[in-house]
Amino acid sequence: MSQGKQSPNDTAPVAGRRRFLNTAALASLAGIAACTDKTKAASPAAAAAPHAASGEASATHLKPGELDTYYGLWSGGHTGDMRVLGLPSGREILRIPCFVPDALVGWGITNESKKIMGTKPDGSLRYTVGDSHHVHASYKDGNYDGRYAWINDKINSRLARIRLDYFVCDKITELPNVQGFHGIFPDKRDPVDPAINYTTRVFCGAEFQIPLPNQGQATDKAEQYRSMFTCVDAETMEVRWQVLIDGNCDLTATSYDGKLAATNQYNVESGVHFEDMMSAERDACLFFNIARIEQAVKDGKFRTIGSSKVPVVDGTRAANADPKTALTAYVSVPKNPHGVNASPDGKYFICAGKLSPTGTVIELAKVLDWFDGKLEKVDQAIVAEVELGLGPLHTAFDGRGNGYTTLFLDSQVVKWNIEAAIKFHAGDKTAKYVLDRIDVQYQPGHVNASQSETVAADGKWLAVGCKFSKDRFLPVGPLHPENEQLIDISGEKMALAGDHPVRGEPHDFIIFKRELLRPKQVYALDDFPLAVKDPKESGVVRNGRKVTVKMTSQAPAFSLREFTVKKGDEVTLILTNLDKVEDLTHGFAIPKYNVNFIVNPLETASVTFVADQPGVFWCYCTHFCHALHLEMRTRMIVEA
Ligand code: CUK
Ligand code: CUA
Ligand code: CA
Repeated sequence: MSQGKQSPNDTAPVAGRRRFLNTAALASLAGIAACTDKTKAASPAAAAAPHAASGEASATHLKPGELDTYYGLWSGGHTGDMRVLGLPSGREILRIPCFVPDALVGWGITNESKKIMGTKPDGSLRYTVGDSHHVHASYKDGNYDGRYAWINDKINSRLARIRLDYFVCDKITELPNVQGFHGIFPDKRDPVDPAINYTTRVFCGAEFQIPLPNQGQATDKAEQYRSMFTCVDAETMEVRWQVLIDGNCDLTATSYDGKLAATNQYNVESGVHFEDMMSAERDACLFFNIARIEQAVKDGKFRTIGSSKVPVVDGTRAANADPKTALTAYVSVPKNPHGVNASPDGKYFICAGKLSPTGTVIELAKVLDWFDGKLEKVDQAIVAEVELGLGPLHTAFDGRGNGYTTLFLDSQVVKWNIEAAIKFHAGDKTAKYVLDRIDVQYQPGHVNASQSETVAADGKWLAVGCKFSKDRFLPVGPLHPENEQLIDISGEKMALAGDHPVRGEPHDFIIFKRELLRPKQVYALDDFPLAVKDPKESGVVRNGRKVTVKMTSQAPAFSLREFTVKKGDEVTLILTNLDKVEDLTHGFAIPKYNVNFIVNPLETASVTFVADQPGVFWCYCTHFCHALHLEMRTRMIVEA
């Protein structure tokens, strides 16, 4: 079956497959996918055989006790967490809860985590669901600096920040007046201040258009639906500004000079209904001139929307026709694109075609020329629009001038040379830009390479997030894991090196060298204002019906053997783990009270609950810590 092998550039084109998919074809996308799968599923071994034979696969197998050489930060999809994988082994090392409660650590149970997640006036969690898609980390001098990572929540339009010293979420910001917050990307330096060579902003695109302000006016009129592009301050996590735009936002990319951010748009039509979103022949890659937007905000050229105080500048087409003053530029790309990625040489943004079998290469210097009035039409910044295969979604880079684009419908990754594609587009039909193709199992979404979107792209490993795993793992009923495949890209030919099942449903991920992080494995007592620093401070303090219980843990005992409260008391229990040995975590569970959380070495956590059930309750350590772990208990007595 050679269906996946055809390409514009490496073999003769096959009639009919070179055209853009129309609406009807898109509606039956699932059907196409299923049928492609069957042909592949018939001989999965055959697909992998040529590469397995190369012997490369052994490079991913670590001996017991050996450490991985790369960190991978994976989004957890609708589990609302971030996963940490070691690569090349593919071992999952940690899940970092962000948007959704987590039973292991007590995320959403402790007061500290609830404060980060956000609560309603009654103290309960504002949201208990999430949908994280994109993970990116902070930069310095074009490479990751190990300070922060960010992750989006599409459902409730929240941005979470992860501290990469402790691998915990420390702040969550909800974006005002948007829905379907999808793409994120941190800037890589400041557009005007050369001294600021690190991330200070995170850009967030909103995929859905909504009536603004969204106050219940029923409307089907497309022109009343709007989307915005949002800038969040990397340090304070406050929303700095928003740009009202035509069309919508999907993915986000930033330039290495800090001057440009961009989002690909699949709904320039502002369609409210499914078919409407595919009516236009071309959509856009929308560029933002960061320095000009910040200047406009400084100059007070903004409005606010509804109860939000965030400055909103006008980025619509009509208001930005004059390049000399424009805040935005709409570069036209084939209809319904997906993914925009920045090449590590800093020169290009690449949009994947999705409904079009193409990759579009946009030269950033030319976009800047347009803003300077030196280029007549901004579409002249397109330096290549070349055929790659069916259903291109995302592109990664090896630092040697090649892009690796996932082809969702072809179930492949295509390796292509960007400069050759530019030559081909310019008329040199001998320029061979497609260098290799590899079958993946199956239907890949995101792809990323080690260090891909940094100046230090090293072209070693490529991970591919396959949306369907079908027959690749032992059957476990209807719900299949995703298949994160690892491909060795160090040679001319890509070589499949491993399959890794992951719990649904990661989208995006980044992979970087382990040397870039220096995580701390023990907290500092002073990081926690409520810390009980000495076991002698333990005890029960009553203030009317409010009771504070202070306690410490040191294996294998809690500092209080028992504590007594009265029925109806509002109890706040503060627990500090005074063990400072690496890996010595304790748990604290109260039966019938829905309380269970952990305290890591020198961490303090607290919970608040109403003691509404009288009786004796054995609070116990849930985290195996010591030979006498089972004996590690304290008694809560709730007097009637
Ligand atoms: S999206 Cu999921 S495969 Cu949310 Cu980045 Cu493209
Ligand atoms: Cu402490 Cu188990
Ligand atoms: Ca469209």
